[in-house]
Amino acid sequence: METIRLSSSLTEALNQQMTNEAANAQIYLAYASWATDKGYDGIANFLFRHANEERNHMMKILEYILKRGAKVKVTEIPAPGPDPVNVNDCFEKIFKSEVDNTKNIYSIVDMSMEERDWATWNFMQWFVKEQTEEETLALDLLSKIKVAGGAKANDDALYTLDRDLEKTPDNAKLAQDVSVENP
Ligand code: OFO
Repeated sequence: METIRLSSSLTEALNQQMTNEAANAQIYLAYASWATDKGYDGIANFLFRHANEERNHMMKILEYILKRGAKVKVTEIPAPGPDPVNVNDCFEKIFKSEVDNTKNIYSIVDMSMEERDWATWNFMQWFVKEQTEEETLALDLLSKIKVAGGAKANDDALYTLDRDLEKTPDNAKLAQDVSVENP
């Protein structure tokens, strides 16, 4: 009796997505270590917390593949690439990696729709919302650094930004959560 409830193409795509999430965790870890080294402890704290989030995303997908009776394949993780050259560059790179990951998520949504695999489609909706949230958060970081002077931000502005980020919540408020009473 057939007990595998995932097609081989979706199994492959989801396994690849596990690696993508793990790669994003490595990016956050690398940048957090870079920030610590530069003395930006608030930024580092924020990035370390996000590295854990990405690992949790990987675990969610791993769990899903197993629960659908398919096979998990753990592979090597690509290196995170060069360190940022400054805080502005760090936040730009983070935004880019989140947008890239959103594209990966969307392509799995497309596949699940083509295959009429509604369980996977439904599972992926959590990730669609999460990516919207993470892009919003990354955009927020970019506007903060822009206000601080972008690539030319001075030490005072970076000091304040660093302190702010220590307390920044991990989740961004999305447009769909907003109401007239709670703008
Ligand atoms: Fe896994 O959420 Fe960002 O990439």
